[in-house]
Amino acid sequence: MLGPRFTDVRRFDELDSTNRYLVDEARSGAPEGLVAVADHQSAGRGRLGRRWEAPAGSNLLVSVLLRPDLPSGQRHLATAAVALAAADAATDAGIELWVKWPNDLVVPDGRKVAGVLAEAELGGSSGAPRVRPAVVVGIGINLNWPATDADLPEDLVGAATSLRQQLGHPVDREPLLSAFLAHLEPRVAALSEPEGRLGLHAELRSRCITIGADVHVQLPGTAFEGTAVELTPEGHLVVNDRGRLRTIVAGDVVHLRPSSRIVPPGPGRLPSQE
Ligand code: BT5
Repeated sequence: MLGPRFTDVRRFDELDSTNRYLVDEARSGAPEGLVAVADHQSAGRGRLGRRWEAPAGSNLLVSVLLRPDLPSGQRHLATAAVALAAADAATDAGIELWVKWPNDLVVPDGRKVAGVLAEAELGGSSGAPRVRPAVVVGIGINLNWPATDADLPEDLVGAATSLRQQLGHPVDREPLLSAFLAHLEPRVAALSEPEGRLGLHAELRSRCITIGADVHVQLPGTAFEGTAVELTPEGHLVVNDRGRLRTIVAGDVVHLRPSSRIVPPGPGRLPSQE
């Protein structure tokens, strides 16, 4: 059953980007709970101007507009809420997915099934009612594309997979969407409560397959390798670089070796930030 928040689900055959649509709606003062779903996106976007690929009608492309009472240092939890809800919906469909830091859902061999993109809309237009700042969180979940690796562009072979490819049968979009929104409801409620945020952080840590993995970290102008050991309450990744703990605020990591443990270790000492 859907919760009270996500009752206004707007469906589009084609849209440039469901995130773009909801950011514009947020600017006009649209309330929390608005959902946009597209059959096809002509300009589906990832982080840093990257593209999100999905042939028309094949996958779930959905964004939600949230207005959580969330400390600015914990904005990543809005991304986490969406990723965790999608992981639960995948579990319902028969497959276990893991969070790869910072915003991917992957199968244990590291291939990406879904990506999450959060975009904030801080101001309101002058005529808009006074409402909490919005965060628009979009997720693309590969349901039926790729059916096989032959469907993928060269750069995504070995890097992307779908529920269909993993499960061996097609996956219907509507039940997956309903399950996702139902699993999202309590997590969005949790965003506005200190206890709820602690719970989300704990859940994120236990689903995060990056913790315990050997990683290659790419930073602006530099790179290093180490073992990811922790996720801070702010969502930053702590990496052990030959005994030196380095905190990665934003960036991309490549898993060199899968995580040795799914249950991550306890918190270590607080390292310096980069
Ligand atoms: C993401 O970015 O993973 C966030 C993707 C968010 C897409 C959703 S769809 C609904 C909503 N509306 C939007 O316009 N966007 C959101 P990033 O971490 O930057 O990853 C992008 C990279 O993933 C690309 O550069 C490709 O390498 C790869 N990629 C693109 N499409 C993919 C796919 N379908 N499956 C797996 N990997 C993909």
